[in-house]
Amino acid sequence: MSTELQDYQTALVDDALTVGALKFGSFTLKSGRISPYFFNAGLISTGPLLSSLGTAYASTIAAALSPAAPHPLPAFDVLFGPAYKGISLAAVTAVLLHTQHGLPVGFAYDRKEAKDHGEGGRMVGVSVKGKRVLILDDVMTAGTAVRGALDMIRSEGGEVVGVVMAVDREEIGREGKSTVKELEAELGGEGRVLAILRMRDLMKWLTDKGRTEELEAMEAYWQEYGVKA
Ligand code: OMP
Repeated sequence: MSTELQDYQTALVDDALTVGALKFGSFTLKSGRISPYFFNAGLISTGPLLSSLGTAYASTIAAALSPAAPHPLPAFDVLFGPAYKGISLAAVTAVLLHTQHGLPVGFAYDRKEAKDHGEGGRMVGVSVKGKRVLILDDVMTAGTAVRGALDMIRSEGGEVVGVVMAVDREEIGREGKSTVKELEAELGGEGRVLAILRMRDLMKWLTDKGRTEELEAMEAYWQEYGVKA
């Protein structure tokens, strides 16, 4: 179902399991669906873990920017991390894109509450006006959180050229279509939606480890809610 996992992908699964950020079991999602796994990026919260997750985001982005990629990610100027969880993840990744890949990108994030004094406004960091922006966030299910960030950047005059997630759950949305395909259509043109790990990668990891019971639960969930094409 999925090709061989990259080292940064297995490193993320191993790290996340160690601290309980990735769990297999039974979990009720925001959508009300009962899922056999859950990813909680908030538990990736030590220097070494953030360094490892940031390395995985930076590797995913750098590989997608390569002209040799099947559908290359367009060049971008600003990495945007939506409040709250996206903020630290985007900051760490901006540093690692610089130190590991020689890519000097700007960094910005939003406030949940608009500020009416001092510098004011909802955005912090470099201005996104007239810039090409890549949104970076933790988990995507129906794309609600990502769409909120997209609207905000557009209202500030930025152009969103892509989205990169830690985990893309590869679920169908309310209209029965793939969230990734819907979002790529919304981005238009060359826009790309990327992820370090997709649900199929987690299933490949379970297959490689011989964790049959968990794999069966994942397959049943995929049959019901996974993308079909
Ligand atoms: P969407 O906004 O529908 O894409 O759902 C993404 C959000 O769901 C995340 O920002 C989390 O609040 C939550 N979530 C997780 O964090 N991890 C999961 O494995 C699943 C969910 C979820 O509830 O779907």
